[in-house]
Amino acid sequence: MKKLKIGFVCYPTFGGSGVVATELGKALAEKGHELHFITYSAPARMGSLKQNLYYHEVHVKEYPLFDYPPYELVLASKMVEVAKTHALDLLHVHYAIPHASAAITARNILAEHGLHLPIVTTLHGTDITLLGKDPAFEPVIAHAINASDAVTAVSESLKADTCELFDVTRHIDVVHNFICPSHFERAADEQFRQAIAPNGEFIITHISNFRPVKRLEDVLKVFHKIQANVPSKLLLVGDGPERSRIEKEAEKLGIREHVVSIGKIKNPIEPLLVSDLFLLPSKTESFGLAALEALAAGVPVIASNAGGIPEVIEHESSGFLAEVGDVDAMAEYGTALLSDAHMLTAFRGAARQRAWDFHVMKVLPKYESIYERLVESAKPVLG
Ligand code: GMT
Repeated sequence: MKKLKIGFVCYPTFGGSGVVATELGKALAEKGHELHFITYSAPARMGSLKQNLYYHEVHVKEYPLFDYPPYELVLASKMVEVAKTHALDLLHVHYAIPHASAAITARNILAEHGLHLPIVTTLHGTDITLLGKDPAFEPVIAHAINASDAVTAVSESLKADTCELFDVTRHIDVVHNFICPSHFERAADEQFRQAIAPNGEFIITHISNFRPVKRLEDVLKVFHKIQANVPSKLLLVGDGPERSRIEKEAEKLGIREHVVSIGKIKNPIEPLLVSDLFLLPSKTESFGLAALEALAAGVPVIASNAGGIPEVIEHESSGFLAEVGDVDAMAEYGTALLSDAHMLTAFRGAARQRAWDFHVMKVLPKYESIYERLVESAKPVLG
């Protein structure tokens, strides 16, 4: 296909939507497209600048008048500037609020200058399942979805939630999240493993932003029950509102010495490579990118049967699914898996194999064909 100039807008943080956007942008740049990230700081997963990758900072000046910095407006102005200066073919925005609505404003401004900039909006989950229910955001999210030129959702489940919560008049394409398997083809850091589990204990891992939706108390309860039967350590990766509460809770349960909480890290691959089991008991999860990354590292996943997780984890093959809050079932699955070496090896293999279904090279063409469709239809009609 024709090489395109694409503006990418995302949250530059460690959250799944930012990770997906950054990895997608990097993969597109490797294929020869020109990628312009427009955001308030360099995306966490961007790494060093590479060929075809550019970063444009959105900087909101402080004025005493503003109680709330008007990020969305400054972002829209930056989109207009980058689109004009670099002759962008389209904008791909990740997360509805405020990225999609800012993009609609930018597109309207550019139209006044006779320029057409198609907008692809990718919905990631919390923008719909958490914010979407809030009347403070609902009309704006609905407008941003319906006014986009193309909309994608990261799972069938998220598409269904979006159609249920909003009056959607636009077709939504489902494009699942993805991984680059080559990133996981590395040896585990034995020193790191030794530091976490000095006596050869199993390492059970959870990675998230520690928000209530992740049900950290279930992570702890499941681990507590498994640890009573199988020598193991709990490796917590990430930070957020629930972290201190959970660390205190581990103290109360008398298992603090078995819980290693390392905080936020740039890339979760190192901890995943030393892990034996991954826990994701979330209340809801539009996809569960962290679980897919665990599979790619050959780590079976025990998760809740919620949202888009069953589209990723196959029950009794690459992991186990249980109802939200069913910590007894989750712990039983975990204990059985870690107590049976043959079963664990089979699940590890199945996990790696499952991850290949979400290979970036399978997913990338889906986005490219959406881009192609929009750019083709945006061509001026001659005659
Ligand atoms: O999980 C989070 O709270 C972060 C959130 C985000 O917006 O970055 O993740 C959402 O998007 C990810 C990437 O598409 C999905 O893999 C996560 O499942 C989704 N989180 C939720 O739906 C809770």
